[in-house]
Amino acid sequence: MIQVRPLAEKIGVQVSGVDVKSIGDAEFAAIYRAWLDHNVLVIPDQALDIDAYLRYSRRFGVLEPHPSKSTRHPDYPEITMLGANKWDAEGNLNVAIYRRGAEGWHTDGAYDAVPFKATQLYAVAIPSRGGDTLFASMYAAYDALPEHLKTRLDGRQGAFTYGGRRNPSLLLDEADRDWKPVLHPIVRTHPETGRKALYFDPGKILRIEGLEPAESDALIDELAERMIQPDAQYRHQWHVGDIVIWDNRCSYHLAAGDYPPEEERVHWRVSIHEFPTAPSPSPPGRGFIQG
Ligand SMILES: O=C(O)CCC(=O)C(=O)O
Ligand SMILES: [Fe+2]
Repeated sequence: MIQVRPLAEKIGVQVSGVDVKSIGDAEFAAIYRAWLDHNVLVIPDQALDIDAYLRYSRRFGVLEPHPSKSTRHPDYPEITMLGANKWDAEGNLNVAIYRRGAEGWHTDGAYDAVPFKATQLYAVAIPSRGGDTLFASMYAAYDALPEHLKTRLDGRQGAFTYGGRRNPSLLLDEADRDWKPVLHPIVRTHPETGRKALYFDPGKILRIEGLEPAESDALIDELAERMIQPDAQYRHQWHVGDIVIWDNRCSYHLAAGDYPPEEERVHWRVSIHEFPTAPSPSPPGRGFIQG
């Protein structure tokens, strides 16, 4: 019997009593709705091989290989092996792998013209202590902004890139590091829930368009202070077999990055895009418009 239990007041929900290998459409619709309503969905106790994990992940959207090629699974490019191969040949810890996602609160894929809809992790190996993942709601961040900031941000775009202002794009191959910035509205309306979110990532944003550099930097600092609302957070303590999916359109996350490095912490990670929408028919009499 499927059970749905909120994990915190404003973010996080757990669904238990299911085996994701065999859920029907009605059950999946309930799971998907719970995810949309709570931004982060936890499903514990799943026994999956890679094919079963990919099959389940594809119910949420289209899987896309992550731009960090060196951390992809050699046979399944859609799978990132989070935490794998963190020791080099000389026995040194690769900190970019060990602390991936721990540098600051962020949302995945803000460097892309169409950011990932969701990221999903399946826990394969979990350390004896530490290594949690923290989540926070972008809706709550927007709701808590003072009116003068909501007005100031209305219609403003941010320019985002891989590595942001500090540019530590160490997980990318050399040839992929010349990233072209993309623009996103800072106040973003979620395409499925219609709710407004503070779409912001201090590690990927370069500037807020239309402001002087000093003013843009000051506003970025102010948003960084306001993006996490203490009453809209959830901290996930992992167990092997957990699946956690978060909605990158309305949540921030952060890896605690604090587990004993000599222990294993490995997740299969997938990046998920929206399903393509059916192209609308061209208006009568206008022929094809190139663009
Ligand atoms: O390892 C984690 O806890 C999360 C890492 C992260 O930021 C990501 O996978 O996008
Ligand atoms: Fe991340």
